[in-house]
Formats: sequence, C-alpha cells, structure tokens
Amino acid sequence: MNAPADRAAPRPHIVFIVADDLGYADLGCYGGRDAAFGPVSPVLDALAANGLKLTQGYSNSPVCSPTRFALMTARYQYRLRGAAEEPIRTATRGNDRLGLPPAHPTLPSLLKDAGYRTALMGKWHLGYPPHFSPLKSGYEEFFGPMSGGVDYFTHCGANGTHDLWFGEEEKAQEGYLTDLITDHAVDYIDRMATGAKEQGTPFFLSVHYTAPHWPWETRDDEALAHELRESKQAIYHLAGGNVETYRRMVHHMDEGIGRIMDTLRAHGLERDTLVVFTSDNGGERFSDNWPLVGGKMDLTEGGIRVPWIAHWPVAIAPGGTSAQPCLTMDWTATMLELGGAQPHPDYPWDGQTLAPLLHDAAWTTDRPLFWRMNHRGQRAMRHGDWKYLRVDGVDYLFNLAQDERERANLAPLQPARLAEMVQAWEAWEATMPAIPGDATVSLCYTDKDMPQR
Ligand SMILES: [Ca+2]
Repeated sequence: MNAPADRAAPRPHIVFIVADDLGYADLGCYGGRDAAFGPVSPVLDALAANGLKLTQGYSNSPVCSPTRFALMTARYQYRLRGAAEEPIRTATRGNDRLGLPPAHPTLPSLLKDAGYRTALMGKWHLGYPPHFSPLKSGYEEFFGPMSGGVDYFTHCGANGTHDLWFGEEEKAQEGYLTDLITDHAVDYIDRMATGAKEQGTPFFLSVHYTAPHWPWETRDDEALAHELRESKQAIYHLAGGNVETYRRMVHHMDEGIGRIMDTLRAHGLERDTLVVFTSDNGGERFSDNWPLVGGKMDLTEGGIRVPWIAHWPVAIAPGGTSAQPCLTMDWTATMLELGGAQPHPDYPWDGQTLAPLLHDAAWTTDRPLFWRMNHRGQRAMRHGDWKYLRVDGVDYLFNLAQDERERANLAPLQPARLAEMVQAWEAWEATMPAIPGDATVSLCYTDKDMPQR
C-alpha cells in the first residue's frame, strides 16, 4: 500500500464536483464502455484509481433539486417545503416559498463560519432571486444557472428565458457551459492559491456541472442550440440525442475535471485537497445504469445509485474500494466535519460522517437509509443487503447482494422481513413532514415521446 493514511492531516481544501443525471455505469471506472472516440472518463477513472471508489453510494433523491437540498443542509430534504417539488421548475421563478431558506445553515455557510472561502461554479436549482440564491446561502461567489437546466450555448432555460448569473447579477457570457463552468472553477483556484499557501486559508469550491443533462449538445453543436431555440423546443430536445453524443458530453466534463486537477497540481495544492465526485441522481435516457434497473425519478437502484469518488492524497490511500452504503447528505456531514464545522443546534444533521472511511477503506457502519417520492407513491429503504421498495402500491423485497437488478422479488417468500421493513419505513416517515397536497411532480416527457421498458 502506498501513502499510509495520515489521521493528523490538516483541514483540506475541498472541491466537490456534481454531475447532472449521470448514471451508475457511465464512467469507465464503473464498468462503462468506451465511446467511438475512446475512453469516456480517463480523468475520473484515474482519480478513482488513485483514491477511493464507492460501489454502494446513493443520491438522496432520484431527481435534481431534492438531492441538492440534502447536499446543502446535511438533512433529509423532506424537511423543507421546496424539496417536495419533484423538481423545482422554471415556472416557479419569483416564488418566495420554493427554495432554500437563507436562514437555514448550509454546507457553505457552516464552512464559511469555520474559516473557509466558498464558491459555487455551476448549477444552483434551489430557488430564484430575490428570495433565494447561492450568495444568500453561504457562497461568497457564484457563476452559473439558477434553474434546473439550460441550453449549453444560449444559456436559456425551459421557458426560453436567459438564465446565467454572476452572483445575483444576470449576465451573458458566450461559450459552451461545461467549459465555462470549468473556466470559472480554474480561475477561482488560481485566485485562492496564494491565500491557501501563504496564509493557510482553506477553500471550498462546489463545481456543479449541468452535463450530461439534456439538451443533447456537445462542444461542436452550437448551430443545433440555435435551431432548438428557433423551433421553440427549448431544452427538452425530445427528438434529439444519441449515446455517442451523450458520451461526448460526459467526456467534456471529464476534460474539465482534468483542467481543475492540473490547476491544483500547478499550485502544489493537489495533495491537500479533497476532491469528491458524484451525480445528483441516476441516469437518464442515454445513460448506462447497468446492471441496475430504472433511472431518474425511480427509487429502483438505477434512479438513486450513483458514482462516488474521493481523492485526497495526504489521507486517502490509492486503490481503495468500499461497499459502504451512503447518501449525499453523509458526504455533506463528512466535509463539514473535516472542515471543523459544527451543526447548528436547531438543525441537527441526518447525514453521518464518512471521515473514518477516508482513512480506512475497510471501515463500515450499519444504518438504514430511506427515500420517499410523491411520484408513483414510491418508498424505499436500504438496510444491509436488503431493500424494501414500493411503487404504484406494490411492495417488493430484494436482496441486493444477490440481485442488485431488483428482478427477484422475495416479498412472497419472506413476509416477516418485509413487514419489519415496512414498519421501519413507516416509523421513519412519521418523523418527516407529510408531502403537501400542492407539491408538484414535473415530467418533461410521456410514453407518447418515448416508450418505457
Ligand atoms: Ca439531475
């Protein structure tokens, strides 16, 4: 084993990277296939090889904004009204209720209080100014879209409205959004490097790519972006895309992460920087979720199991793999703990720290994980190898160690285990606010657009 873990490591700089709708097997290091142009994700594959790869990590939700509420708060997102929307929509711009309340302690606000510099480059999707914004929730700097999805070139959202911001100022900048997010992330590290090295000031940089979310545009597809705008398809792009285009979009993000790592290296900061990579929910239509079933909006594994890669040379030994189940909010708690932050007494964390795992890939902890979706009345609970799932009123029981594809329903064979898990799920759910009657579920396509399996 190289580089034994150093438990006395000082507080790390943190670069937390989130892809949008990336599936479990889209990356080479998770079994993804090469594209016609070659390996899709060589940079992320190298980060996994030189760091820690989790095979049983989950997003807090199978859809964008609810997961981001959990990421920001280290709590189950069901506690906040805005997260009951699946997801927050562009049409709610100006709404003063659907967003992350500025008074709520957050990952960036608690790190900032603990002495970190903070910035978000990329997607926010937690409500619109003037009521909500990254700057109101603890980020000192922000560049990116406020909404859930924008065109890569026109930077217009679902209703055709321009949606690119510098702080709380809406402002245009030409370019392919994946590259612009990378540019701003690189520039931020350049600006933080002196303070980091000379004064020891740590920084927390969130890089929330919109890739590989629709519309299906690579760096070479600017003409297509203008066609889509003229034909008023906006971002949904239901008649476009293919696997090769999708893989290229993932690759552009991977190239950007390569530039971010090169920048850390050039400043001598790589060794002391924790880089975490994940996705906000499971894969969408062109994604590879193999061997999992389902995708975005589903509580089957394909909707919630996502890549989790952690790289931190001073503390994480290379080549580690962990099957420890975890949720997005656990990583929030982990980053906060590593940064020396404490929970606000009125907002205790539901997330549990994974810090010991960074020092010892064999570390495990035992606890149930829970999910709930308004869409199709879904429920899920994972505990050990077992999973309880309800979809459209039907209860299922799966042993994920034997059948992670969730095809062999054990509910009829093990009614006592099923009953125990149903009871545990209901006991957990009783501690959460009920789903409000006016919470919306927003799907951008139906069976008329795309046949379901
Ligand atoms: Ca998403």
